[in-house]
Amino acid sequence: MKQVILVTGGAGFIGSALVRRLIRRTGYTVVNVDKLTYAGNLSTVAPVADDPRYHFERVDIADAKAVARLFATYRPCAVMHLAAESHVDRSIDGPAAFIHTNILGTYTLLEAARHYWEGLDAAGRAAFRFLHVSTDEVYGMLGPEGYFTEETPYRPSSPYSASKASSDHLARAWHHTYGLPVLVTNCSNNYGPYQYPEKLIPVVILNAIQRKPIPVYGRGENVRDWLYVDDHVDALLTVLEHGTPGETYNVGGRSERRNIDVVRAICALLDELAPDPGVPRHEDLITFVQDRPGHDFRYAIDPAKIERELGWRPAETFETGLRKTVQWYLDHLDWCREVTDGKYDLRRLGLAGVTND
Ligand code: TDX
Repeated sequence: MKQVILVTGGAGFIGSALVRRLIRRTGYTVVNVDKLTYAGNLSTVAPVADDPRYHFERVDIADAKAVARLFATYRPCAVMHLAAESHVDRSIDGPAAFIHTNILGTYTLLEAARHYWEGLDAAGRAAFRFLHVSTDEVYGMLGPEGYFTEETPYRPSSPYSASKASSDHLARAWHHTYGLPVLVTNCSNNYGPYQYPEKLIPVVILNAIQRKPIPVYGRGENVRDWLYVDDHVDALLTVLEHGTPGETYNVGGRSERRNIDVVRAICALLDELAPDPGVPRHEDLITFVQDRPGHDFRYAIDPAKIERELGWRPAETFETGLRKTVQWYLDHLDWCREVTDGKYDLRRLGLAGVTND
């Protein structure tokens, strides 16, 4: 039987990496369900869009009727749910879209999946999976010591992370209450090709090559734990195929870095890969700006469970992944222009209306 996976958010950064992998390296048929917001662009899946196993549906996951139609039409064996509003700074300026997509959208998708799943035969019900993809930000922030494990209590601090935390609770409740075979993953900061140029790494690259100030929030001492997007995709497929329903798996690359060290590493790579006689040291463009309101100090994932139970390991180190990523952006400046044109101009977001930095 043809195995169909519904991927929500498949035109976004992580979702599109998953769609490209599913088409190129597996036999699954893929239905890419995406609303095509500012951050969703079909150019991210253009390399596989002509494949007969690829389908696209422009649907808002909070539209119950449209979502029910997808289940009835495609009869999937799994849902991989990546559709989300994901940018913390935007959630500070406008939380409504985060509540709509991340909470209401996840609820709508879970209900549609449940009704469909309840109508399957016993074998279909046993084989079905709903993989809910989430973030380490639901755990709140760490001080200088310690790691997030699957047992860490939830303590989200931004409108974004609170909305993702809500969606995680809903997903687990649908398992606990209805028996829907739900799996949850919580990952650390992703980076790599096709990331929308609003997140730290592409923002640094694009400002630096235009000789613009590189905005570092606060003193750049905040710590993030970096995961190359293709390693994350590997983890998602591993959890889908080998994870135990009802379980949560933390996914992280054991690559903690202070923001300032990330920014300096990118600048050093640009000095080498895109030398600019006008800016011999891209590092000189670093500018410390007003901090993000409520800025979480440190995130760090303990990935021991997925390593031990499912044998997953990242293939990239931060150094190899970052080099690939910087080179990819240098080779795809036209893509950056195309996806930001008329939508986003690298302007500072997330000061909650305060703009005097
Ligand atoms: O211009 C910037 N300057 C800066 O110093 C930007 C955009 C960010 N920062 C800082 C803030 C963070 O400490 O860099 C760090 C990374 O920022 P983001 O790229 O905005 O990511 P973050 O806020 O850590 O959240 C990300 O990781 C967890 C994703 O956006 C989330 O979707 C994911 O859940």
